[in-house]
Amino acid sequence: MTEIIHYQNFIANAFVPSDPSIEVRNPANNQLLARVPEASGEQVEAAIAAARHAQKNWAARPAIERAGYLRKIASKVRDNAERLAHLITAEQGKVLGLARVEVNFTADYLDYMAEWARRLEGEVLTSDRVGENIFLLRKPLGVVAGILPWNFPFFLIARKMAPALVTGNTIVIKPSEETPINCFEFARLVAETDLPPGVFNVVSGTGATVGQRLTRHAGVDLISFTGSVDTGSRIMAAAAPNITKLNLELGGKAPAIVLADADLELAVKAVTASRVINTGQVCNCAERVYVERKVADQFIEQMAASMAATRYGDPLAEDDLDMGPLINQAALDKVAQMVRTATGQGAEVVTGGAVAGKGAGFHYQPTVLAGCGSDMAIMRQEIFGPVLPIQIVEDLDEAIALANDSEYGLTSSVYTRSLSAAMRASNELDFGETYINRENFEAMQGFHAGARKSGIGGADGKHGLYEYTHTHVVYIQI
Ligand code: TXE
Repeated sequence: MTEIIHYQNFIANAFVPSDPSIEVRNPANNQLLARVPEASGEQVEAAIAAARHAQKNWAARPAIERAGYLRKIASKVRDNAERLAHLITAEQGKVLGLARVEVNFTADYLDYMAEWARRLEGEVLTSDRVGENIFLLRKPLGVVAGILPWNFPFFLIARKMAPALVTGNTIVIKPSEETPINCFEFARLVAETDLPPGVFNVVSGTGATVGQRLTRHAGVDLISFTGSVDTGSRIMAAAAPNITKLNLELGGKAPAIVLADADLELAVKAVTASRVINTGQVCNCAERVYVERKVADQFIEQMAASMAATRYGDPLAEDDLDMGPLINQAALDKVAQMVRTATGQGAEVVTGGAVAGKGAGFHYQPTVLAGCGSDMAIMRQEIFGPVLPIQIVEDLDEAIALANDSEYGLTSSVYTRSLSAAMRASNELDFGETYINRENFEAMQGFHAGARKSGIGGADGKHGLYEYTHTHVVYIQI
């Protein structure tokens, strides 16, 4: 029998005895993998206090020294890449190839953010007065609470802790209760370095308990959250009494516009990858297609063939899969219900359309729905599963209008060979990101941020880094 590991919260560089009451299961077969703690109120207090205690000295060190720790951790992540990838696949369900990409990208991201150490800059402003200098300094905010989702759980640790630490903040991370194992394993690697105690802490638990305690706490200076709109909204309410600064990435309903002059082979390949990667559980990936009527039949036929060819199952039991299970039963029920509702409203199942009978895991068939209309929930709400709804449009104008008519505004994509159509789309689409003739995947030096309910602020690159700072303007009159 496999040993069930009990993890412990990581506070001030020590794993503290905790009640391991949350079970973590493999979504591909529902097997128990580990037990993790529901942190007590005292432990959340202790983690925030440790982060607060460490912060001033941490910020006083030269940035290049802080960056050195990020590089050390990156190197440890690389040394443990294969083991970490297997753990991520086991608890989250993504295929091993993608888990390996996630681990290596995480290490690269830590190194990338470390490179900012010598590039953090303030400004010198021109004064209206004689003999006066005005300096705009960039300073750390203090203590960051990082609340993580489960879809790219390992990468999200780095996406929040790396910019936080290099700019002189300290952090308390709460992993998702669905995928905490990789975060504790990350903490083990941190513990092997000489990172000062309190700079990086992990408390695990549910959103309703530990999440709420962190977000209501007056000792937290920035809440950096990635997750659902509903939870983002609850976090805003929890942060309101303390006016705590927020950085929220709340998902998307990314439109893909396929015009009649598109390279259809490329569009089919990219949109398939977009729905299959991580079983469709990615915030930036195509969630709805608007295809021009002239090529609609051809596109739908090719999409159906491409999605139907997807190999899926239990990623640790079968080789060469494209896709694993959904994260849990609730996600499977939600996807199945959305498809049922859409077909009840007249959408046509071209391929898939059902829960896949594959043992105890949460598998859903790769699905293409044609005949969708803009009033259907499947065209408006985040599916977060391997389902692609398609709507036919007459031209680019209609496609842009429908794409913009959404509560979400994270990413969008356009397939066309016309430069002027591509330019018009980039000018008129109201989204944080637009991909032209390319797969949906953001760069670490970009800025991942959404319009409307997709969030507040953003991550990555220079602009993401500065989210973890505040400005301090100093006037010196001589
Ligand atoms: O997310 P939640 P869930 C979307 C996607 C998915 C849906 C639900 O559509 O189907 O959200 O997923 C913590 N105070 N995305 O339920 O609830 C929770 O413990 C503080 C899009 O998993 O948002 C976890 O750590 N924290 C997304 C984290 O919030 C709270 C990625 C995310 O959980 C809390 C994931 C509270 N009151 C889901 N309640 C993306 N943007 O990519 C929960 N949490």
